[in-house]
Amino acid sequence: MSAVIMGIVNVTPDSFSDGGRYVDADVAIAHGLKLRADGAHILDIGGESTRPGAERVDPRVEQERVLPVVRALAEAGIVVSIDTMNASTAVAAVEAGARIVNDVAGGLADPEMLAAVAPTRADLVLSHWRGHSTDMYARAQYDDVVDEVVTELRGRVEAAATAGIAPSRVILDPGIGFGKKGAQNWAMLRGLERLVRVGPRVLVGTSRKRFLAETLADDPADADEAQRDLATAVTSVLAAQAGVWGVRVHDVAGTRDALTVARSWEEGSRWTSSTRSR
Ligand code: PMM
Repeated sequence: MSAVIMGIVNVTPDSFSDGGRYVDADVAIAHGLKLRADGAHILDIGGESTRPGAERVDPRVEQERVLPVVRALAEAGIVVSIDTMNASTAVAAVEAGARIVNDVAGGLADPEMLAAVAPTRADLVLSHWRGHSTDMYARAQYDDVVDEVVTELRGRVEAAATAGIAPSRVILDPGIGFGKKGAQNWAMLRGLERLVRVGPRVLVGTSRKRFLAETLADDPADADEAQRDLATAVTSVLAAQAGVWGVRVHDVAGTRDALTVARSWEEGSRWTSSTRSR
């Protein structure tokens, strides 16, 4: 069992768990380098918060935030992903060295996204999405969340193929916390294997999300960052066991250790940092 670890670098003043910590480009770059040293295989740079109720950000402001960080980390030899719903930001970030475009809207927020990414060499994360975070919970209505997410993501794979993006360049993401409330997220995670069977690589992001806090404490505000990171490491291991390709996390070191321990269990042997395959 193994999974690619995507470390999160949010260059935003208002992301729900780390907003404001890395708004300064130099601080964000230093944080990215630390996450790489901790074991991240990919760094995901974002300049627009998607927390529930977040206001949209002008793409020019988004680009001012992310491009210096993308450029510096790509120049350091790191595989960089750009977390954006805007085609113009995606293209500018790829020009600055990003190799993956991570669109939490699955190409649905910006009608130009698929056509913009197609002629680049970038891979594309397509997440399950039903609308912007201002009203995404109103759309969290499912008869069978796994069935509907799988069907809707199959549709996005087809749309990408029509735009000229082969399934081998696509990474699917169930969009945990996006248009899904508490138990719907657990149902989706329980059914991950069905999404894995669709074909393209699958990425999962549970990191520090509210549904974890709701499970840990009567009042989610009482679940602190350490508790949320531990819960993230557990869900990331279980996702890897379900066959996902990658996990997107804030606490790279904790998830790295959890995956190493799980691999030792699976192999029935001792893994060390020198035998660990990165
Ligand atoms: N979650 C957030 C932002 N970007 N991208 C992908 N592919 N999957 C996710 O689950 C995801 C994402 C929200 O979390 P953050 O504000 O802590 O980055």
